[in-house]
Amino acid sequence: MPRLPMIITGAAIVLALLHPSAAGACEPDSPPDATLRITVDNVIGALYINGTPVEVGPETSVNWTLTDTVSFPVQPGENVLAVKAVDQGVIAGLLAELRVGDSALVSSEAWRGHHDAPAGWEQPAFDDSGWSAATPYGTHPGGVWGTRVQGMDGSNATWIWNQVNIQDGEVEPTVYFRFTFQVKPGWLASP
Ligand SMILES: [Ca+2]
Ligand SMILES: [Ca+2]
Repeated sequence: MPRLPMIITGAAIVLALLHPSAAGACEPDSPPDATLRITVDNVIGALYINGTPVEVGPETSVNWTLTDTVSFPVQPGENVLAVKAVDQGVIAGLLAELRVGDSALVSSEAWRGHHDAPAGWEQPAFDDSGWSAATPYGTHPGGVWGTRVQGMDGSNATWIWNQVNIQDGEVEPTVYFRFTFQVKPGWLASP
């Protein structure tokens, strides 16, 4: 049978997309690899998908105007992206777009951040319920970064950081982000 396009959805969107007629449908095919475009003002300290490190850089990961584009396998159901983001200076942000097949999810308040890294923070099973929702700082190509980012053309991703990390007017330099997303068969593409 033809391979169905895969869609990815935030957890809150999944229920709305689960069409009743799709329930009990044939076993889903393996999803195509995900492609992530990401940059951090200033440095991607580490990147993990489902607990496995994903290599970035070297030049692109330490320059906020340059985007890292990486591909990696995802699994049907729940997946977790984890990013250690490090700021230098006074303006901090993370901008990302995750794509599987024809569907994309972008950095948003659905990402969760924390100022330190408890053991296992990058692992899918880690409980991030106590972490803060990310704070938005403008939608690309807006925000203070404007159009100076290369490699994010066409993306409407939101610059995010962690508001609770701003203390006494100083931005906490390191934020650990987690983003949990679902990979499902292309429900809306099904007849
Ligand atoms: Ca970069
Ligand atoms: Ca900065």
